[in-house]
Amino acid sequence: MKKNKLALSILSALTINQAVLADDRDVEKLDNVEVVEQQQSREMTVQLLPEKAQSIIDTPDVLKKMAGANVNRNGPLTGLAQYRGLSGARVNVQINGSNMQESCSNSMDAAMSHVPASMVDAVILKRGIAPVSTGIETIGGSIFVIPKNIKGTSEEFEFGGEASLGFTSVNSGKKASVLLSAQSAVHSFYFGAESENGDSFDFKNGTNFNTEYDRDFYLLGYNYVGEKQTFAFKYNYNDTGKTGTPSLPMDIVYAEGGMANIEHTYRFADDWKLTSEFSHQNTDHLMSNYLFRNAQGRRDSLTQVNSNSFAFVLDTMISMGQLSFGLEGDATSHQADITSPDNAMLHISNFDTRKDRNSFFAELQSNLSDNLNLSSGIRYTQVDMDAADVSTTMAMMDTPMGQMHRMSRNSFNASNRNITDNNVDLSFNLTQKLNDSLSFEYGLGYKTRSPSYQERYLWLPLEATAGMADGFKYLGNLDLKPEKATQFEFGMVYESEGLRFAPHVFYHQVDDYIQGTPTPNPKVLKFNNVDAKLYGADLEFSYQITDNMAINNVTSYVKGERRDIDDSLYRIAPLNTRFELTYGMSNWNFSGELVAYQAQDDVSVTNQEQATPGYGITNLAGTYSFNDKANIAFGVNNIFDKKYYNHLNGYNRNNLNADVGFDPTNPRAYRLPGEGVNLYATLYLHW
Ligand SMILES: [Cu+2]
Repeated sequence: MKKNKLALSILSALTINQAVLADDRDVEKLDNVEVVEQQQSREMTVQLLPEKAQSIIDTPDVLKKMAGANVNRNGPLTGLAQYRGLSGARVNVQINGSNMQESCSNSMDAAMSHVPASMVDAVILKRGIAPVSTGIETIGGSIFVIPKNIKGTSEEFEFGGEASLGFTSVNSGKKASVLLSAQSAVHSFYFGAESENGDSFDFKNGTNFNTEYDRDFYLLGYNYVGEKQTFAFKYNYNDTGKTGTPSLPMDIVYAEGGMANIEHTYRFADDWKLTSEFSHQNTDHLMSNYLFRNAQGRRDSLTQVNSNSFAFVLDTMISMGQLSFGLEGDATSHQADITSPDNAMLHISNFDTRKDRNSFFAELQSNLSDNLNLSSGIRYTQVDMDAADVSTTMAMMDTPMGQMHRMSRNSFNASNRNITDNNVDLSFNLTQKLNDSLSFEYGLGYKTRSPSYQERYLWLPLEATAGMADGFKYLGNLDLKPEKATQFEFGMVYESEGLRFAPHVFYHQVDDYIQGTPTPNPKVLKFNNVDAKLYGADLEFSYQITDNMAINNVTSYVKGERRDIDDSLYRIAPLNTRFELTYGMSNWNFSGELVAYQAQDDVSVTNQEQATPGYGITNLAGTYSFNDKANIAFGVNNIFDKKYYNHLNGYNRNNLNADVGFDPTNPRAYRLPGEGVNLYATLYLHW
């Protein structure tokens, strides 16, 4: 639904990004993506998978190729989207048009990691200020993951399919996927399955223990296209087995769950369309601190999420332009319980919470003149949250620890935990076309975000912080107010004779930014409202040098600062740039890529964040098409086996990770290294 509204201008983006095509497979792919009521949209950044990212296993890694975006990585299958310095719950990540909820209280089952890269058709990021129609809480932008989806075009039923088989050397990783379909212009059925596993990855002179992973993934769908209406059913299921998250205090024993969506559109007049959508998600997850580690005081944490969502969107054309109204919402409950295999008596109810969001928006796309296009939207959201009484068997102990548990429990259970926020969002995006090759974009937004259940209801000091991975225990805060951001954007696009240059600058002032602040216990931070700002610039550049050769560049810079004290914000991507030279001829396509990250010295003193040195790595990739039904993608990443530290990958918390280093007295002593030299190959077949 939202992806329709977002108007996937994939064709225009393709002409920009896919300067050199080894075959026309990328173009065929477009049939699978719904391009509905497409408006000309230069502001959209599009990446298609896996064609542009053959070596990617975990979908959020594609963000590194998108201007302003990056990924906070806590494990091989745990990547939290970051956009312009905001990450986690601040970024609206949608899969099949619905918010994916994380079951793990530390986001090990990160929303954007839910669908494996080989099962994704496209990842779409709205560059700049996300229109309010793109989601309920979009303070950090909107990212859309579009899983594979088949829609036929022929009168007769046809059978189709695709399969892939891949290998990566750095971790002996293997993956296999298959997608089978039967489709006509009216009815389409499809089924896909994917399986992947790998060992801990190597870096120069060492192994990053324990970054092994093991996952199976399934999807299933049906599309109906009638004269006036369409119907779609989509289901996906992720079965993640034992998988490491070395920057967190525990690892994944399993995470099993998925989402079912149904979507119906009805066009009851030429210019009136109603889209209705419902989704249900359920994910169970177990993590432990002894699966891959040597733990004193073994602990398990069992978590569960249940979420239901609905959306009704009415689109109509009026004289001023296209008007959309939406009524949408979701109801999500989270449970997390801590137990020990050594003590059957131990039981701590960590979370038992619910968060209900109900929201209404109106958005107008209007052509003010031939050269001016304005998108303006307003959204009202009511967020209602609550938490059940908590319990802890530790409270029975006659020790300082027991007393702390007793007091925290009693005070939490005696407090009022039913909290309602009333949030208003605004977005204005104005595009001004100066001439055939130059246009300006102006954006103004006011965006809100209610606190997460962890930020409000973490009643015991624990590292259950949605993947913060800063080594601190945190305390929740029932007095938190929603975050409010005022956002400014200015961008330009210059496009002429094979050259495209699109820089953007932005400034976000965030009031009541939620940040951990010091407590009397030096190991514990408490979530609090502070004031912050984020500003920076990002650019996309591409140039078609000859018919066969193109160069493109993406550069991103963001700075995050507190406004109430002199400090930087935590875990922000340093200045980084990526040059790619692509050369194509007949059945071959080659590319060379230079990636450079500056040192990150602007670190959060509050989070005791450690600085990271800069680095550069070189990647080579190629594709060979045997015919129009088979091709092989291959390459080598980090060709010089450079040892480097990605600032967003966190610190080693695994005490058996000897090659990286571990200090039991300091959780921030050793940063996790990036992957060493990696040879990979993936074979694709389609029929
Ligand atoms: Cu977990």
